[in-house]
Amino acid sequence: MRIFSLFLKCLFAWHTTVVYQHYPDVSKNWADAVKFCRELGGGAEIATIIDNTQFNEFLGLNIPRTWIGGTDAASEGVWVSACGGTIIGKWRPNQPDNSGNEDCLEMYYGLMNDQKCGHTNKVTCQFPENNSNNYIQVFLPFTISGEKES
Ligand SMILES: [Ca+2]
Ligand SMILES: [Ca+2]
Repeated sequence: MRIFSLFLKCLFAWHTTVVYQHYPDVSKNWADAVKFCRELGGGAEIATIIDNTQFNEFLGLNIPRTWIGGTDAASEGVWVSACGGTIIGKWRPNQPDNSGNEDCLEMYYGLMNDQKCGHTNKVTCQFPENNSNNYIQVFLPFTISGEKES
């Protein structure tokens, strides 16, 4: 339940456009990866993929293996992004298999796999794009609002 409480504390604003940054020299379990990105500041969070544009941009990074922000720790088989949005992406064949209780999401050459949350992995974070047209949405289970970033 440790990961679920982390999920509940995830109160940051979603940005419709983000810039991904991969950290190939970082090796962390999933919860620490979430923390690592947040501690970078500037609105950084672990990379999430909530639409096809983001998915395509992510593939452009050509990363072999990395944590991204998704988990089914709260409800087995129900995958949510780190802050509650729907996960958009393609699973590897025969995944997710929850083999040995895998509740955290990794990208493996552009396809998703459920992985044990304690496994150490490289990390990819996302930063809000510095763009005056950047709208902010806050997803359920928190309040829904839209405002223009100044
Ligand atoms: Ca699972
Ligand atoms: Ca798996």
